[in-house]
This record gives sequence, structure tokens and C-alpha cells, in this order.
Amino acid sequence: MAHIRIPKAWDIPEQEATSEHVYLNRRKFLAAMGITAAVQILPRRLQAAENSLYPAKRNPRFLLDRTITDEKAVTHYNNFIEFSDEKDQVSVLASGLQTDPWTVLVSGLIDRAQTFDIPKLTRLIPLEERLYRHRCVEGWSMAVPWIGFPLKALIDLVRPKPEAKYVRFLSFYRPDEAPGQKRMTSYPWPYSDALTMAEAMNELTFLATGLYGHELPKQNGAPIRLVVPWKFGFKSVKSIVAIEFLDFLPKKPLTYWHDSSYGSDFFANVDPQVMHPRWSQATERLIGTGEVRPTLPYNGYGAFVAHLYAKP
Ligand SMILES: Nc1nc2c(c(=O)[nH]1)N[C@H]1C(S)=C(S)[C@@H](COP(=O)(O)O)O[C@H]1N2
Ligand SMILES: [Mo]
Repeated sequence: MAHIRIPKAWDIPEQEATSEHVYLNRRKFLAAMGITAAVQILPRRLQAAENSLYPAKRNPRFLLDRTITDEKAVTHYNNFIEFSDEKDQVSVLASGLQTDPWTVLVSGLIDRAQTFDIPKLTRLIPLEERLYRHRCVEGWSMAVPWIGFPLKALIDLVRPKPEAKYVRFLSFYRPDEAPGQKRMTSYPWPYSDALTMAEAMNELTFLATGLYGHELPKQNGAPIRLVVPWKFGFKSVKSIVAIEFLDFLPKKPLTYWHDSSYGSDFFANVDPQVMHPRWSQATERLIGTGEVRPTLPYNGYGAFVAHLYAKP
């Protein structure tokens, strides 16, 4: 974690006492002192602190070549097959998902398996906002202001063993809360996907807990989802309950899109020259405006990731 300067919270002038950074710094101060019990006996203060995590400060390193997509479009045009394969139904049906409490089990090739709840994670790792392009294999794209933290920050915390070659992300299996899961019984639930360790450690690879200045809505993968902006959207697993470090790549389950031979290799990097079996990927349609643009290699993130795939 970055070095934290701890101001003397009790010295802060009255007029600043309710501002966001005071809450943030107070949390960091308590965490740095190891005073988690003090936080637990102050549930209302804690809640205030949770809310103050949003909005988070924008990281200026990640720039867009287009305007941010209208929030309404991002939250009402969703792929989330646990609920429905109809994009406009997901936001309605996802309301049945119970996201509080929620834990993420981190296990596999690490010294000690650990369970994190979302407040614990967001207390340990500072949140930031990043503007990323999002490209679905179906040929549409969005530009989203995510809030979260780099996956690398979590990896640094749990310290996987050197044998770890892959990281796998698993979503929930709750057919009683997710009508798509109940109906589509032949699909190998839970939804999952994986990255190589090098991909997982790349600075772009992000775990999002929010968007547009607030917590993630359920339809976008609350309370925590992956965001891998140089790959097709299906790699960005939503509503993660488990993260595993592995030294092999499990054959099944991968994703719906892999398993139903939707025409993607394991990497699924955005590439304008590789055709989907049924359509060209040369262009993309921007949700919200309908504008059509040429698809960029690695979705425009080649400077960050092309070296990962360089042939010797
Ligand atoms: N658990 C889960 N994660 C998922 C999916 C899904 O069906 N279930 N769909 C993927 C696909 S195909 C895309 S394009 C993105 C869509 O994310 P969004 O609705 O937030 O735009 O989520 C990805 N993550
Ligand atoms: Mo997608």
C-alpha cells in the first residue's frame, strides 16, 4: 500500500470536520493503529465512513478518447446471464440478489486462505476512480467511470506462492435469487473466468466496487467485480465470491462464451482483425450514442499490455 500520511484528526478545524478526506484519514488512522474493534463499536460512524468512500478521487493516468457513456445506459443494458439473457431485464431481476453481507474467499496457492468482506477490503485498500472503455464480444462498447482498486493491491496483500500461474474468479451460485441460473440448468455454474498471473498483476486489471461516484448497482456486478479493459467484457466476472490462485488452467467451467464456443480463445483480447464466427469485430457500436467506431487492438490499451503477448 502507498505510504499514508496520517494527519492529527483531532486537530482538524471545525469547518473541515465533515469532509470526505477527514473520514478517509480517520479510517486509515484507525486501521494503521490496528483499532478495528473501535470501528466495530461505532456502527453509525462506520456507515458514514463507508459512504464517504464514494465518490473516489479520479486517477488521471487513464484517459478516454470518447465521452463517458450515459449512466442510465450502463445500468440498464447489461449482460448478466445469472438473471436473464435479455439485457433490459437484468436491472429489474438483479434486485433479488442479496449483496449484504458478502464475502470473497481468496484461496489456492497462498500461505493462508482468507475471507474478506467488502468493508474490510475497502478499508485495507484505498479506492480510486478510473475511466475505462468496455468492449463486449457482441460488438458494442461503453466508457465507464469505475471505482475500485487494482487487483495487484489485493495480490500484494495475500502474497500468492511463486508456483501460481493463474488467478481464477468465481461468481455466485444462487438459483433462488437468480432466475437465469434457475432456468438455464445445463450451464456449468458458477460463472467464472481466469487470467494469467502477469495479466492479473498488470496495472490496468481492476476490482470495481462502484461506478459513477457510488456503489455498484446489482446489475453491474455488486458488490465487487473484475474489470479487464483490454479484453472482451465476458472476462470481467461480476459479483465475485471466490478468487483462486492455481498452477493449472481448469478446463471447465470457463465462461458461457468459451464453453458455448462463442469464438474466443482463453485470452480473449480485443482484436479488430479476429472475426467472431458470426460477425466482424472491425468496428464497435457505442451504447448511448449509436456511433460506430473502428475497434482498436487491445481495445486501445496496447501501450499497457501488448508486451504481455509479444512473441520472442
Ligand atoms: N457473473 C457474470 N459476470 C459477467 C457476465 C455474466 O453474465 N455473469 N457477463 C459478462 C459480459 S458478456 C459483459 S459484456 C460484462 C457486462 O458488464 P456490464 O453489464 O456492467 O456492462 O459483464 C461480464 N461479466
Ligand atoms: Mo459481453
